[in-house]
Amino acid sequence: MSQQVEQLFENLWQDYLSRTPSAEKVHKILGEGHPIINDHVAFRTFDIAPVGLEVLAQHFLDLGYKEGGDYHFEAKKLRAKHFEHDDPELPKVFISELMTSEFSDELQAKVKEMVAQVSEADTKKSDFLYSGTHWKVSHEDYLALLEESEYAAWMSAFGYCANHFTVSVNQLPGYESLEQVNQRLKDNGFTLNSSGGEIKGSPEVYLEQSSTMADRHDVEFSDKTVSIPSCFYEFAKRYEIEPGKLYTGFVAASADKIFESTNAK
Ligand code: OOG
Ligand code: NI
Repeated sequence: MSQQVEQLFENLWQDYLSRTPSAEKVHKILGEGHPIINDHVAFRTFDIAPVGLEVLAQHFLDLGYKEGGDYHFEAKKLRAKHFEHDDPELPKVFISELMTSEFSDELQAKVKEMVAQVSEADTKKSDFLYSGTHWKVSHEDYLALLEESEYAAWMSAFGYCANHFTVSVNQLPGYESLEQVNQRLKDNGFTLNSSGGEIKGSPEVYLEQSSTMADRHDVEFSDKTVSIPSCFYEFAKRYEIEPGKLYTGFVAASADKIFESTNAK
């Protein structure tokens, strides 16, 4: 594994921990001292230059990642792509973007105002993927975005960072099933995302996923500081599409529900 890509994931992880303290607890509870292997890391953005999905993806393409599947979420007005690396130790990457033009003029204006403050040069820097917000929004702006799109509101508050890491249950010693993982988390006080059931997907679609509900984190809006849902942890168990070969894609119907892990409980 090249040092550069390893360093990127380490920096993303440290940044993610700063607003997702429960991630450390997840590792303690499930890993019991063993290292945890992540299945994927997810990012969010807007579909407007200079911050579209492809701009984020370029950071991973430059590190040897290749494009996998693409996904469309009609109700939430999002599209996404996943990327994977030949090195099986490296997590897959899931990047989504908000289809801004499908929203109200008010939302479009607010998003354009935020994105206009991002310099194109900054999007190419090695720390862009954990550079947070490049704008200031008021709490009122956040609430107005929330009316139309939880995703847009989350982006306005957190910007560029890992939205979640995902434990690879296939590579988690001591657990056979996702149910066991979920039970252990619930026994330790975690609230799981139950939208569409705690387990999204099935062996028939080669992927089962669950996730915690996001931690809450104090965000300094331009007018006041408010605690809002930040980032969460996901758990994925993959099944073989042929002997010895696990499915590497995502499942749109399941992902649609995972997005709701940043909803207020
Ligand atoms: C991404 C939700 C989808 C998955 O693994 O299907 C997803 C997000 O919440 O940004 O992570
Ligand atoms: Ni995910």
